[in-house]
Amino acid sequence: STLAELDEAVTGCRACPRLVSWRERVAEEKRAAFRGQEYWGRPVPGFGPSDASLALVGLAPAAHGANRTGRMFTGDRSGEVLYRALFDVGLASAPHSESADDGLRLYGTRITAPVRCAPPANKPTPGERDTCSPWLAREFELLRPTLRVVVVLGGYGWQALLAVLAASGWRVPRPKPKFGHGARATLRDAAGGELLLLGCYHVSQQNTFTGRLTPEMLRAVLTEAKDSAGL
Ligand code: DU
Ligand code: SF4
Repeated sequence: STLAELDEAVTGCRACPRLVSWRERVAEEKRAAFRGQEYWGRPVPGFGPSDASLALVGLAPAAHGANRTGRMFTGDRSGEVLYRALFDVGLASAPHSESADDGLRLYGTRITAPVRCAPPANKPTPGERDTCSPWLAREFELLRPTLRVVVVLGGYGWQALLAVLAASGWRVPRPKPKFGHGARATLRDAAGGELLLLGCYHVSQQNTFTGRLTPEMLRAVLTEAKDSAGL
């Protein structure tokens, strides 16, 4: 299958009962509150071209962000910070991601997450993470011919991605690389392929409001990733 087919398929997934009812309840309540407004309320596919050499991996859709708009990091404060930085370093065609049909383009970059449905309190259960992991694994397999660098936003994505990549035949260094802002790990496969992982604090308001992650820090990681990916 193609990445476009995978993106289409994931939007129909109902494998996690708790997340299905949560994402739909949030959507119902909001639809009632804002009559007429479209509300996605389904799993969110990755966003960006199928020949990306750089991937960004977050955690999961936000209840009123990607769960509302259907595009990763779109419609919430985290996304404002992220897309602004992507535009500033030349990886996005516009500084704001408004909606899934606003025409924004990413250049050589794919944004995705280990969990595709908005979880209550931004906390998927370990079971939900494991149930969702085949979607990320398949996405990375399809990107494998071009993918060179991954920016991982936060420790949750770091752990989840390392598990998925290890199960897909990537050799993870021992001891297992620890997440941190500025963390880096190079994974290799049997065919001599290399994948560079760069850790970056998550763009959550908790980090950006407190200055733990500044726009400068984010731009620096994205610039390094862009250069390393040959973009
Ligand atoms: O065929 P194309 O217009 O170059 O787009 C390929 C594929 O990637 C299509 O599904 C649009 C999508 N894409 C993208 O190229 N850049 C983005 O920022 C978002 C989606
Ligand atoms: Fe399906 Fe993933 Fe959503 Fe669970 S979190 S219902 S596996 S898309």
